[in-house]
Amino acid sequence: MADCIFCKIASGEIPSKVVYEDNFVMAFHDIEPQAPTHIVIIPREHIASLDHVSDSHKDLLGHIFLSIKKVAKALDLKDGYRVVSNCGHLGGQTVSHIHFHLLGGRQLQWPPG
Ligand code: D5M
Repeated sequence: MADCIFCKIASGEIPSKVVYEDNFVMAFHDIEPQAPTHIVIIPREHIASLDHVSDSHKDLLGHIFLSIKKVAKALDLKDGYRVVSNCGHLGGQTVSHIHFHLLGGRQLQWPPG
C-alpha cells in the first residue's frame, strides 16, 4: 500500500534494523523501544489490523507466531517475553499495518496502561 510505512519497510524503501525476514514476514527493531528488546514483526502483505484478518490468513498468522518464537530464541529471550498486537484507536494502534510487538529483557508489568 502506497502510504504505509511498514509496507515501505517491507520493500526496503525505508531502512530498518532487520533481525529476521523471509518471503512472508519481516522482524525489525522498534524505533521507540519500550523494553531492552523491542522487535516489531509484520507480514509483508498489507493487512490493516487484527480486525482485518480472515480465514485466508490462517497460515500466515501461524507463520507469524512461529517466526516470533524463532526471533525470541535468536535474541536469547529465554527468561520470557511478551507479544502484543494493538488493534484500532482504543487499542493504541498507530501504524495501520498489522504488527506484533515482541518485548523482553526486563520484568514486564501487568496490566499494561
Ligand atoms: O506500534 C507502532 C510501532 O511502530 C511503534 O512502537 C513505533 C514503531 N515504528 C514506527 N515507525 C517505525 C520505523 N520506521 N522503524 C521501526 N519502528 C517504527 P503501534 O502498536 O501501532 O502503536
